Amino acid sequence: MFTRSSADRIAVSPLKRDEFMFLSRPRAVCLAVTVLLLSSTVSAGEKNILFIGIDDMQVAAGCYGQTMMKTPQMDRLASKGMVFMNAYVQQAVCAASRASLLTGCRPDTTGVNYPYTPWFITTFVKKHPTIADSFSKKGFYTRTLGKIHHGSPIEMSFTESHYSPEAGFFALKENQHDDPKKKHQNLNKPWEHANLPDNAYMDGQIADETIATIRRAVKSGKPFFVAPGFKKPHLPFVCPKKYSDLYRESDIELSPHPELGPDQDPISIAKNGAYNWLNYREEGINNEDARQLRHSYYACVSFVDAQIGKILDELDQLGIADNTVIMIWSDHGYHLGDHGAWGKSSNFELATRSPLIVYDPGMKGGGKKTAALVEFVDMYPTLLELAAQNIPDYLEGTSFAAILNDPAKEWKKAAFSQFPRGGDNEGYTIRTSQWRYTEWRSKKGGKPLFVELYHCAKDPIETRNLAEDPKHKNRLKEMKYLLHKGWKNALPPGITNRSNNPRGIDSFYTLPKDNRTIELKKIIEMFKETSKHNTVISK
Ligand SMILES: [Ca+2]
Repeated sequence: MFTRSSADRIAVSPLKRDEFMFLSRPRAVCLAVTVLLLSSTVSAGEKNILFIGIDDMQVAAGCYGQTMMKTPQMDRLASKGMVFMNAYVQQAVCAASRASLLTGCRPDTTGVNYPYTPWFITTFVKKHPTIADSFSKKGFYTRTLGKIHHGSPIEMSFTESHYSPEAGFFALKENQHDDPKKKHQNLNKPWEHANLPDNAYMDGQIADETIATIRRAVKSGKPFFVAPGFKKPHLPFVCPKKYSDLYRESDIELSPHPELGPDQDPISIAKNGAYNWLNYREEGINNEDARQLRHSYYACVSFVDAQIGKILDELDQLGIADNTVIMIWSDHGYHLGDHGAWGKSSNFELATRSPLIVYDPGMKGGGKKTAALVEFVDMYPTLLELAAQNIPDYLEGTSFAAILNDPAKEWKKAAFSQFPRGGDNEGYTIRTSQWRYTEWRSKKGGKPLFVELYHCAKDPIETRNLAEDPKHKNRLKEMKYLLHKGWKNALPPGITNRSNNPRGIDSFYTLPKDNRTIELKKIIEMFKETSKHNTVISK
């Protein structure tokens, strides 16, 4: 059902497929035209979409089996929706992952590594609308809030202009830099837990404004597409003290694999994230600070969780909980000291695996978990299918709507991710149900530099690279074949993908260093320009 021809897709809404098949051809054509016209407008009673982004959250939630985590709200949604236990981002860094999931195309097609490129902003998204833009054009009451894009919004005009919270990172004056331009810089410890209300911090403000937006959307009588993007648990790990108090420092365990093993290579990780604070890069992060960093990270996850709870409560209050599709996702996972990394930017499980919880009012698999391998590039077509909208051929993901009814359905053979390293090298990786295989290559000529093989089912933190182990020679060969055959070969049984997109124009990291500042300025100007055109209809 996911490889429908255009005519089949049109027939899905509002006619049932069977009804369409029995129509005489002229009537079918006539109705198809009508439905095409209808697809550009919406009517009251259609499902709303609540698309909730989180920044830098690994699968640290109770519904992922992390029993020490205090995430009652995500767990509450999981109890009626579905938890995707094996969902993988296409590139574990904010800009690349968001460019990919928001356009339904993979990083090699968007050309975005970090940050967004001028070509992506001015050319790519004009031809390949973002998911929010797509629903806006269909007539949904649309708004984005907080961090949905990396940078600023790039869409031209939604029902309401993008919302950016007023709060800064640190709420306490003593934690802010004297120079306001530098107040978020690295003089402070990268955490704060002040005895202040939620809306003293950005995510509290985002939740409040999301609720206000949903109320206005409901009043408008249109279905809505509302996308709040929470900013935590991204560094710095700041949130009200009550969330920090949910955890006891003495209960916080440190990474069992704090350094790369002898069969691993530094090319696999980046020393960024927390290393950019204080003197951590030079002196390392001692156990006391490591424990505090983990504690603060978990507190921020609980903070975001509570904000999600407020929005879920509002859906109940407004009586629209049973008519709203909810998708909760984080743009990638995170290393909390594992492999010697305190950030993302890797091809490891910890960075590429990310939370994904989905609720659809019509789903038959509510309250279940699925082990199906899904990719974040699949979110775009899934939302289109759940809203009975056409799925364009150029999209590089596969709708996983069928999994919501049948979590055990046979699905993708592998999930694909990638990460560039140092401008000259790119690591490509695949995750199957049991294994991960990663190949780091030189961009010039594709020469393999380093290869990794992990038995994730037995070694979930990926501590033992088995690539050189003769016992796994055949497995290595098989995984290499699967990676080189590409993602179109790993789709669910019976599904083909018709996209044929050219390779995107590469990110600014391929430019000589001197040109990057000029390019970055150009990107910031473009963001400012597009933001200016955003309109507010109701406020
Ligand atoms: Ca991120």
